[in-house]
Amino acid sequence: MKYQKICVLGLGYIGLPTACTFATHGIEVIGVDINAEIVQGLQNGHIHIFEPGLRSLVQNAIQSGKLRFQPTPEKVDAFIIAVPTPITPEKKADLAAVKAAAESIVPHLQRGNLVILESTSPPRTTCDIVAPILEKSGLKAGDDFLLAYSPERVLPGKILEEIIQNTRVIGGIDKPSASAGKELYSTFVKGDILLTNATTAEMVKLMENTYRDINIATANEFAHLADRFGVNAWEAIEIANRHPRVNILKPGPGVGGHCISVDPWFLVEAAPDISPLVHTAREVNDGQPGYVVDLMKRKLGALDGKKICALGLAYKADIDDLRESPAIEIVELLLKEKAAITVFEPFKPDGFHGNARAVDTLEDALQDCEIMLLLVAHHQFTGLDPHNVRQMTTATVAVDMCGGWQRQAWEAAGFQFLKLGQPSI
Ligand code: SAJ
Repeated sequence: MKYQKICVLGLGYIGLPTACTFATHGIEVIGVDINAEIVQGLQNGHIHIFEPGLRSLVQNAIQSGKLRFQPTPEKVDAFIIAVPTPITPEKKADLAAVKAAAESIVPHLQRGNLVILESTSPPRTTCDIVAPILEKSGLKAGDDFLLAYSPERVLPGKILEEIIQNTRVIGGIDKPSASAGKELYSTFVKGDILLTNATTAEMVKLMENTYRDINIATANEFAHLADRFGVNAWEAIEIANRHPRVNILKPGPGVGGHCISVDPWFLVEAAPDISPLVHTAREVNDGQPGYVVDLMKRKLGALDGKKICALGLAYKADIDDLRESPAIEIVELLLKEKAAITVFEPFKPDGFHGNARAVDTLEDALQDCEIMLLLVAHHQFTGLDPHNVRQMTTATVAVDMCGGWQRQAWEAAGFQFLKLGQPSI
């Protein structure tokens, strides 16, 4: 194996699992992050993100001597860039971290090295932005070093399993670069490894998340239409999905996270004149928190002074990630309506910094409220027995904006019930 020692730049949701998966498969890995606190924390065994199984994997990798952390890269056989690519408030790709990571590699780049970009990026980033920065080393991409793009496509909550089992795409700036990427990832990837060129691999990643965004926007719009026509959207979607070529996703409070709510904008920015569908889907999903609050006002009356306990703040179920979370946006909109809000996020009890009472336990959250508002289908919430909840709360109304509760059970326990896509009250 040519690649015995690698640097992984960026120790977030993708970089850290990638670094420790390589390390537990025998590669010497140097995890690099510009955030000194993260590096120091990891050096002391403190894992700053929650992902099932990650803590013990990182600790084992450190103990085996194959994984260490530092603030800057050093000379190695291969570099993997896994830094964030957020969007600006104007919905433009912010490539500052990718550029800075590439710059930090320049002094350490050697002939024969392999560099892989994993960060989700607009089309042509590898060829037009990363290659020229690395060439400041005096080495030429393709001739002197290998360069490829390989997007991470793992699902938060299942990262450690999917990083190994998923099909992986590797797009080289030339064929030897793609083959070199395959050699490196073969260390642990059990899924197929598909080789293509760098720009195709960039498009693949953006197309996957855009496709999902558009499908969710469709489901959300169907929920609006179902409400207008007095139809239960959940039942209609279930029946429609029995068609062999239909697979509508679920309506919800909006699309959050750092991927699906961001990536389609990279296509819109790159080619606004030919991406109206992508753009509109983003607007539909971004409008969903506002729709949810309007629906509550329409069905429950003015929310001014109403005691609402919001259950869940994460961007989706059973994770601690609050990035771009529609649940948080809904809480903020409810605060603007002057509702009195208690928030409870079991995976990050201190994650909300706005003007709401944050509590550490479900008991505290439910105790004194009028409306229970389910925003995230965490197992802890979907598994609740409404009859038990009845004993724990003063609330008389249960509102489900993510499809985690069944009307019949809550009504049987004496609650008034309101659900996205199936309103009534
Ligand atoms: N959502 C719905 N309805 C649904 C499914 C999801 O409203 O039927 C919402 C979720 O609640 C959440 C958002 O969409 O707010 C996104 O969640 P997700 O589970 O669909 O996806 P992510 O963002 O956690 O991960 C996605 C995945 N991409 C695809 O499934 C095509 C993952 O494989 C990617 O690696 C990841 O983006 C990424 O990093 O790009």
